[in-house]
Amino acid sequence: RSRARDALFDRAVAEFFMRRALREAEKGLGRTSPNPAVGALLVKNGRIVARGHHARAGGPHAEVVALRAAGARARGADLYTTLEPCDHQGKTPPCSRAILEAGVRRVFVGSRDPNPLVNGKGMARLERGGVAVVKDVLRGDCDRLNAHWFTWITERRPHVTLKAAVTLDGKIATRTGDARWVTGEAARAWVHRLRDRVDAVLIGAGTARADDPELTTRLPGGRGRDAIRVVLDTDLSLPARLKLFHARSAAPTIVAHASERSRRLGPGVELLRCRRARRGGVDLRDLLAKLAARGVTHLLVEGGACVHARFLEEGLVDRIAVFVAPKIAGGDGLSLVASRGPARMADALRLADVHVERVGEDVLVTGVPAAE
Ligand code: AOF
Ligand code: ZN
Repeated sequence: RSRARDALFDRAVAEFFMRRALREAEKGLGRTSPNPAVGALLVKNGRIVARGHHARAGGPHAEVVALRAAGARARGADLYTTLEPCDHQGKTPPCSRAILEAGVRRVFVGSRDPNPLVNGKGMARLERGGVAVVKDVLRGDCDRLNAHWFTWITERRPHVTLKAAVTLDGKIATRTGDARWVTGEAARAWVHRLRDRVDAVLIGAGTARADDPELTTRLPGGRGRDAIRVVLDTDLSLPARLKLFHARSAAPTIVAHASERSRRLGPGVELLRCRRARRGGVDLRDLLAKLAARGVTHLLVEGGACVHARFLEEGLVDRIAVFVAPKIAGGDGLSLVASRGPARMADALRLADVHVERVGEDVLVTGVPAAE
């Protein structure tokens, strides 16, 4: 065979195993914050001899989980890891050292680690120790898996996903405010799977009043993990009877406000005082910084129209996911974004990196709001 063909073959093999490592990493999504979700495999003679994933912050890193599972079989094996191995003494000893000690032959790396404690040092240490390092294997997929964590580690704010459901005519509710339900069951189940993977879910006071949602994660078999629930209530005026303040959950409910006053709500409800924005309301940047400091790496914004407008206007949305239901509400229902909007269609907010899929009877459109 030609050299070019060998190289193609090697790459296909590397990508095959990295895809399997990604599947390991996914198991940690929503459970490792403020750490990334990472997966690792040890491969010898074309066989997976061990796998590992990072299961929770403070626990062993994926590479170490796989090395421990492999024991002596790690010697001479290839290690696949979705994120560059660390090189620092943190809550656990550096993975780079464990990899060298185990006698691993080659290391295949997906994402690079922008954490200043790592940032290339892990790969450099391995190379100095005589281990061959193959970089950027399925880097795009690996980066996407931890997109939230990359935002958090580099910008010290949570990654924001805005999720909404609209009718064909762009309404999130009818003229009376009724919104149950815009989409079908499959789309609603998809939302619960998303909640299971994020650290916090946020809504505005209007939505809290109108819909009185629980915002918990309901998955078949009760496998779900509740995210922290955040409600914007600038002047602390929401009624205490709301389900948000009572629904039982291990995760707290945070009331983000900008009031001088304080008030007592049920157990598990915390008040978080933020700066007041110049245009009124809670200062969103201040709130995001405070959530990031608590380890929130991924925030899901779930309405309503005013909250959407504020996050979008301030350029704080990293990804938007809108379900479009094949129905027409007509009339004066609320639309997706409560803002006046530009005069010219040419100035409408555009999405980049657009992805479309069918979910049950609805269509899901996701994309990244393009910066002007
Ligand atoms: C993880 N899991 O599998 C890998 C990580 O706080 P520590 O000591 O656990 O270190 C966390 C950092 O280690 C994390 O921010 C990332 O840069 C690096 N790699 N972290 O939690 C893992 N491989
Ligand atoms: Zn590590």
